[in-house]
Amino acid sequence: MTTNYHLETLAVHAGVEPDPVSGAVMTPIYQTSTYAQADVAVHKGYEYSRTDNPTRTALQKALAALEGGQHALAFASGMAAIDTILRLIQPGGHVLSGNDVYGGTFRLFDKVLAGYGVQFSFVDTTEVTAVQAAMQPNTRLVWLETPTNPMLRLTDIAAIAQIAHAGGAWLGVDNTFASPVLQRPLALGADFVLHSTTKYIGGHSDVVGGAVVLNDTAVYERLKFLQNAIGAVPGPMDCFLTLRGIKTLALRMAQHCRNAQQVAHFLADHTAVRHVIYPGLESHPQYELARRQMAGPGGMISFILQGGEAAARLVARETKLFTLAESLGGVESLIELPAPMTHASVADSPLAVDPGLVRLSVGIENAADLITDLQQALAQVR
Ligand code: P1T
Repeated sequence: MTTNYHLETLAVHAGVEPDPVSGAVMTPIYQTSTYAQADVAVHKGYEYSRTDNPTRTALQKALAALEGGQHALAFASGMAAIDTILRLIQPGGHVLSGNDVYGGTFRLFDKVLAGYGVQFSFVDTTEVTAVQAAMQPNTRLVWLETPTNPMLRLTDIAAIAQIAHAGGAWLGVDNTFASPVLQRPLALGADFVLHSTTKYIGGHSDVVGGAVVLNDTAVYERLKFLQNAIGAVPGPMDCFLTLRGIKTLALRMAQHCRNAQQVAHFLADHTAVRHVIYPGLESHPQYELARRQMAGPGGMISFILQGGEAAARLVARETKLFTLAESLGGVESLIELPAPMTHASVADSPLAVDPGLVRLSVGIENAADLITDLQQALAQVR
C-alpha cells in the first residue's frame, strides 16, 4: 500500500487484502505450522511458520506502512525484537545506549549480551554533546528511547542520527511510548524503529509482541535471516490481535493524549504532588522539543508525591480505575511504581529509579472519572 495515505487510513487498510480464497475482509488467522508443496521445494511463498506466516506478513506490512518504512519484522515480544537487532553487532562492537531505558532492555544489554563480548555504555541522550563525547571508534549502534521509560525524557532524534552516522553507527529508536501516530523516527534519520507492540500498537493488554521497522534492504535481509534462525516469532493469533488493535491506533492515541493532558494538569495542581513529568506540560524540560518532534505528548505520566515512597505505594494501592499493574498503552488505565516493578532490574545500577516515582498509563476512559479516582486515592495521603 502506498505511503501517500494518512496514518488513520493506513491503520485500517495497510497490509490487509481480502483473502484470495474466500474474500474474507479481515486477514484470517492462518493457524498452521506448515504448508503443502506442489513439488519438492515448489510452494506459494510459505514453507514453515517460523519462517513466514500469512497473518504475520499482513501485520508486518501494516507496521512498515505505519512507520513509513520499507520493511518490518514482527517478533514474539519487544525484548525478542531488541535481541535480534543486537545480533547484528559482532563481539568487540560497542553500543551506546540511553541511560533511561526499560529495565528489561538494560538487563538484556548488561546481563546477557555484554557476556558475549558486545560493549555497552550508558549516556544521557537528551544531551547531544554527551552522545558526541561518548562515541567510540568501535561504536556500531546508538540505542535510545524517546520518550524514555519511566522518566519521559526526550531526545532530539535528528541530531543524534547525525552524530551516529558521522561515527559510522546505526541509530535505533524505541518508539514504544510515542507510537507511530505521535512520532516517526525513520523520517528523522533513525535506522531502526523498535516497538513493544504489547503496548499502544496492540492497545488492549491482550497480547505480547515486538517489531522492528527499517528501510535498508540489505540489513533487513540479515534481520529476516536472524528472525528465522533465532525463531522468536509471534504466533498467528498474536499477529491477528495486534493487527486488529492497529485499526483503532490513531483514535486511541488521540484520546490517550487528551486524557493524559487533563490528568497531568490535575496532578500538577494537587497539594500532595511534588513534581509531575509530562511532555505536554510547559514545566517539562523538553516541552519545546515535544512540540517540534511529536504530534502529541502521549498517554504516559510520571510523578513524585510530597510523601515520597510510602505515599506512592498507598496511592498505587488505592486507585480503583487505575489498575496496579506493569505494562502500558492499553485502553485501560494502569498505575505502577517503576523502582520495585518494571525497573527492578536496574536497581543497584547507575540507571536506578527514584523509589517514590509513580507511573501512570492513562487509558481511553472518561477523563473526569480518572481524575475522580486519583482524587480519592490522593485524599488518603496525609
Ligand atoms: O514486554 P516486551 O513486549 O518484551 O517489550 C519490552 C519493552 C521494550 N521497550 C519499552 C520502551 C518497554 O516499555 C518495554 C516493556 N515495558 C514494560 C513491560 C513496562 O511496563 O514498562
